[in-house]
Amino acid sequence: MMKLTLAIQKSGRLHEDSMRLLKECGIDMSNGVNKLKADASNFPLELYFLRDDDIPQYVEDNVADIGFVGENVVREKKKEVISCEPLGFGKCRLSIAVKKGDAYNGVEDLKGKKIATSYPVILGDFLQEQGVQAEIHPISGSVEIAPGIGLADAICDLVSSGSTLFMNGLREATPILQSQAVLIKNTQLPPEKEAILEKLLFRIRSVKKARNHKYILLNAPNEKLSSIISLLPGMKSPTVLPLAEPGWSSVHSVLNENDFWNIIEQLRDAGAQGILVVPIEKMIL
Ligand code: PRT
Ligand code: ZN
Repeated sequence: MMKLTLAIQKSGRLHEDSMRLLKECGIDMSNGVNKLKADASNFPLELYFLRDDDIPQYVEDNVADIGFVGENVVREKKKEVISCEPLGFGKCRLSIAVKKGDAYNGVEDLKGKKIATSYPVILGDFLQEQGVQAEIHPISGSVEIAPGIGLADAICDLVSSGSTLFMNGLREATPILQSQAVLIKNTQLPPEKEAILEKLLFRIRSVKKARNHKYILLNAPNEKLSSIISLLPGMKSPTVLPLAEPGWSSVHSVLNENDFWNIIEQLRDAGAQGILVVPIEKMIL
């Protein structure tokens, strides 16, 4: 039977989240895991474990059909691959940072400066777009120490919490790319593999949706039901069940994480009691 081959990071920041996503998609990878490859026992999928930098190339060359990799790497490598789906993990931004004490009023202040980075392509495109001429100094690691040792005036590197910049006496000046892990695919997958990918994408989207939503249960006096129900978006309309105590009902619905706290407060003000919020495992729409 035909299998889809998926390249994921062998070790590093994206490895665990990539494995977890597959697991939440109900794909069991415990079959024959070795250092290079693993086989799913219950889905037509084979995993390759690679360095993240190599994944776009392998997908372009059809060594792997699809890959999970940071958008930052996809943009830097400029390989011919198709980005199909953001995966919701590995979130960070690529930013220009300067020394804490240096004045910085905007990108034009970088004119004639030396910028150390592991992302010369993305930075080069950005500076060109902005019409700023600066010297790009490509280095492969420990970019954040470059200004401190006099190797560069500024850096362009990935930031998530900002603590690496802070500890090295730098401050974030201009973010140039928001990034997260994405699913990329080869541009010429045969229809049989496209069909397997569709199944995988359907599962990934259900998992992502569920992560963003919560199931909510609450009790309400019947005379306040209509105002409480009007606060709940829900997938269809909420479920309303009578409680054993006369005059009271139980209301069940689904809430989006984004407006969650807002709605909870409004529900309490409207007379809801005994509010329970539970995670949703999968959400099929
Ligand atoms: O061995 P391999 O080549 O596969 O791994 P790698 O060392 O090149 O990559 P790895 O594991 O460090 O990162 C893999 C991917 O994770 C990146 O390509 C990004 O898409 C994503 N990601 C998310 C990050 C970060 N957040 C991140 N914070 N990658 C790196 N960092 C580094 C950053 O370079 C800096 O050194 O963390 C530091 C900053 O973090 P804060 O929290 O101090 O701001
Ligand atoms: Zn890497």
